[in-house]
Amino acid sequence: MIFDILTIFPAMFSSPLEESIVGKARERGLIRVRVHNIRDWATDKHQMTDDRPFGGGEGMVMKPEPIVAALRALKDDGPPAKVILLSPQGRLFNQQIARDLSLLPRIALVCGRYEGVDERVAEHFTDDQISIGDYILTGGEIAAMVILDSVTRLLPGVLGNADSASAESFSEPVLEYPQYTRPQDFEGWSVPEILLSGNHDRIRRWRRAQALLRTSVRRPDLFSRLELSAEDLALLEAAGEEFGGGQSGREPDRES
Ligand code: 9D3
Repeated sequence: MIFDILTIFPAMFSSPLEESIVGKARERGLIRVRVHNIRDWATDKHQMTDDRPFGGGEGMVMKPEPIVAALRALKDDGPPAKVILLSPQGRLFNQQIARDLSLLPRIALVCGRYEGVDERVAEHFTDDQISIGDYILTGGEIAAMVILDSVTRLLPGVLGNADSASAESFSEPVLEYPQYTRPQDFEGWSVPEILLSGNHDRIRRWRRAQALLRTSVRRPDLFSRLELSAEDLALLEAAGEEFGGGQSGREPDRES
């Protein structure tokens, strides 16, 4: 898969592309990432990529000409690309969008800066707009890296079998249970006894209860959509009792 990234800060991409799984995928030729400096296509003598907004107001807007010139120059440099603008106004990125993108031969990621990109670029020169969440970034570069990272790990051959991506699409939307490794005692905090018991069925049930409990507390949005089995309900019931819950949810009042 080919990624073309258009940015005025190409250096932001150097280390993220070299390290870890994305770095390995590049070395092995599973992905190609081409980072293009939008400024190289600026036409005026100061190589300006931004200008003041028509109608007035704060900040600067990215000019259309350099971005469009860059997109045109890249157009025939490989299979047809889906052009995606990273924008706070885009549709919210999620795992399903990552899966959809992972099926394409090529995507171009256009990173905006300043107050944004001239609307005519968004309207006439891009196929999609994506936001990575409801918080404010300084530009689209980190959002582009998020997409690159999440899509790359879905490509065939990128992950080992133990951490295979295809299994994930069938897995339940539940948070993971807590994990522990050595030492057994770390600065006075010990690993839950049950994990050392060697009783694999008790461990499985404990992990399932932990996963369900933390999903219900931390992600009620996910929890409400889970289809709980009879065993799940029993595990939650038992956990409720352990926390002094029971049917009434509280201990009876005591004298004195
Ligand atoms: C006047 C309000 N502007 C500044 C607070 C709006 C604004 C303009 C440009 C807010 C952020 C940005 C730059 N952000 C992106 O280009 C961006 C982004 C993001 O900020 N959050 C989540 N996803 C994305 S994708 C691109």
